[in-house]
Amino acid sequence: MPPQGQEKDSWVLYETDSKENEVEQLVPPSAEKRKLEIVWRNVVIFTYLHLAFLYGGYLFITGTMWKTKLFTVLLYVMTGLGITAGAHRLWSHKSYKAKLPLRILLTFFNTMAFQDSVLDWSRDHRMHHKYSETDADPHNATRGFFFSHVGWLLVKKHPQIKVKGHTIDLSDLRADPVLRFQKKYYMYLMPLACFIMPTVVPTLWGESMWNAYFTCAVFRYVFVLNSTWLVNSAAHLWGAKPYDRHINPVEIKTVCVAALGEGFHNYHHTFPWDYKTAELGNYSFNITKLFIDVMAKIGWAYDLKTVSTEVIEKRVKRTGDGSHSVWGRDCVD
Ligand code: ST9
Ligand code: ZN
Ligand code: ZN
Repeated sequence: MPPQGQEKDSWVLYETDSKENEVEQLVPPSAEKRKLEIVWRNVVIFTYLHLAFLYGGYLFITGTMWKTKLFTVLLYVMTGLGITAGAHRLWSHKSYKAKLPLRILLTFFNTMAFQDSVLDWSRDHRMHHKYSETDADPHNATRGFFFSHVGWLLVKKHPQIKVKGHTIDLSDLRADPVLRFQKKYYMYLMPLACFIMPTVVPTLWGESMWNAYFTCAVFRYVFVLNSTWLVNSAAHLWGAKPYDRHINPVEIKTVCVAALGEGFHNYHHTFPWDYKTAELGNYSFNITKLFIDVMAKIGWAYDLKTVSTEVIEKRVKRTGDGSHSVWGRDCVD
């Protein structure tokens, strides 16, 4: 059992200057009542993509060559790593350092994943951690599953995101010429990497462009998008909170599998600098950890940050919800 007397909500108050220099407080969890301004262009694009995803899934199962299937899975892992090992663990959180070849490789994977440039992704993600579950969090899960999953990409951003955005320091990322190059040429590089290359390459082994477009490009792209979005939605809603019961993020294994090890979200929000984004880094659920470890072995990744067992145990006992195995061990002792 967790210790008694620590049930009081410990949400942090974020005090920041508005444009008019008034001090505003964002108290999580909160979501101001507001009329959402729908961006119909995005509604049309995402509806098309999801219909094409269903058709692509049907072709993937019934109509494509085995080499095409394999290539689709390979692209899923590569583009997934471009988000998890790249945009998330390396660039948003600086949980390890990477030499130039790895930064170029991850930028290539990331561009194939089309989740906007690393600079934009990391800006929003740093806001998500700093202002979690408030209106300055781009996918504020307080607004429910649909909003935090995809709805936030279908409406204009809350004004607080733009106002508070200037408190986010991106100088470390802007200093990287690889990321500046990606941002500058994104509108050319992204279609080539995400859609054209995956459509053309399978023709080398005799696959039709039609099949390749719907499976290797669209089906794979939308699959990775939804796996990523589940971390914002399901992993903020349903599951245990072994490390901090005062925050919304949870541990959810099904999301870990689809998101290459990113579903240990209660741990991640408690210790965001850990390159494993998990306490144990079990390889079967954390392919991203395996990838970073291999990169460290060949010298392309270094300065991997983790959290000591003592610090984790102390935190579990202070703020956990009692579901961590450490409580079981204490009972046996
Ligand atoms: C996509 C991203 O899907 C998914 C990210 C998910 C993150 C998940 C994190 C979970 C943890 C990691 C787990 C990984 C698991 C991976 C598993 C893999 C297997 N600060 O945006 P605009 C200002 S992308 C400061 O147009 P609107 C700024 O001046 C999908 N300022 O706002 C900006 O100009 P610029 C593909 C900010 O008009 C200006 O406002 N992409 C900030 O309200 C305008 O910005 C799409 O579909 C800020 N944070 O429109 C595009 N934000 O940018 C979708 C903005 O030039 N997006 N400003 O500096 C859009 O169409 C629009 O952004 C919008 C809002 C309609 C949503
Ligand atoms: Zn994060
Ligand atoms: Zn989160």
